[in-house]
Amino acid sequence: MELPVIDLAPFLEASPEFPDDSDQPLDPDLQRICSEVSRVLKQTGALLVKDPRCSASDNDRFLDMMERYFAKPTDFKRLQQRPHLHYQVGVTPEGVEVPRSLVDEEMQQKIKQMPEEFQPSPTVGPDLKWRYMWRVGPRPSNTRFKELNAEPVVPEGFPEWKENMDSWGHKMISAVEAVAEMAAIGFGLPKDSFTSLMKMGPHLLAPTGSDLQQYGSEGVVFAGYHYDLNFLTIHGRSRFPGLNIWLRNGTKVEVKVPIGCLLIQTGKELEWLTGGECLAGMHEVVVSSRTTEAIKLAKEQNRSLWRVSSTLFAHIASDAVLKPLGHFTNSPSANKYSAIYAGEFVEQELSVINLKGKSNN
Ligand SMILES: O=C(O)CCC(=O)C(=O)O
Ligand SMILES: [Fe+2]
Repeated sequence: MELPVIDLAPFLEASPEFPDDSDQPLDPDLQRICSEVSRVLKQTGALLVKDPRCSASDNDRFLDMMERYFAKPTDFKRLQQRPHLHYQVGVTPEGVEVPRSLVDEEMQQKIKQMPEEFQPSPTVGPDLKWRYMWRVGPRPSNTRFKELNAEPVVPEGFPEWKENMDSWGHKMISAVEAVAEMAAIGFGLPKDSFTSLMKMGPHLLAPTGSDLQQYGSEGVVFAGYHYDLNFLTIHGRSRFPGLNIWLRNGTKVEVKVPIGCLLIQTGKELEWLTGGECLAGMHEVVVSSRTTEAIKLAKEQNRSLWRVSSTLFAHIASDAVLKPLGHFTNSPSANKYSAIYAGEFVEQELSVINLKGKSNN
């Protein structure tokens, strides 16, 4: 299935003309695009967008740097790991993060009931992907959730690191904010319903790095079946395919992100705010036949065999309360989403997937 690509440009151009408190009706064309955004997010848990502010060359600069980083020896990369900070800054080596499907019995039951062709690839242990966490945007000076006060980690020998990470990170957040406003309008909520809760959120630029030289055979699982615990995830293009997503109707789809486009995925915090009407998108990263074709081509062209994702996790602010918003309080499953501080919710989720409450060194 081809996901539609939504061009954010018309919305961005018109946006300054309709401030948050405007009671003017929205231009019907823009209203239609916003309704399309919310409909696609609900039906597929994913959305392809084009944002004129995030170019393919920005994405390439970021990928080039991260490929160079992940190709460094393991001993070098381990200097950037901070297990005592739950890996929320610096590097997470392969073999640490546990896919939700491995530890969540309810999820395992649901998987068993899926038709075989749509079942996720079986996982036997922690993910084989590496990851780098880089905080983006301001944090609150006064918060109940202090975990993210740690200094950012910059690897030696990368003078361009901070500038590249901040620049790509801010661009991705801007794209998520536009989508969040469009989704709010599409859901019939005030435009800033989500973005006001995102202010000062613990947003993380969190590229994954998967070693296709070592683990490039078909069927290898880099990230087992899971949902993202944050609000919305945005990915630039990866140079290697491998991401499978599950649509609301249960079908499994291998995602193709066109050049210059970004992929948005719904996370658990959005599910909470919509009382379960917009579910967190399930996904996995597995070496497919398309991945092995891309590996062959990369070898011929002498390119890096690290599969890097340009992922950013956009969050709701830790001190904001997650609960169904507006008319979503009346949705049939709203009672499953009782009010909880976003920070408390995140801590609970991180401990399930092995990133908090344990030392993994
Ligand atoms: O590597 C990717 O493409 C996505 C990985 C992923 O699902 C995640 O980082 O949560
Ligand atoms: Fe994910």
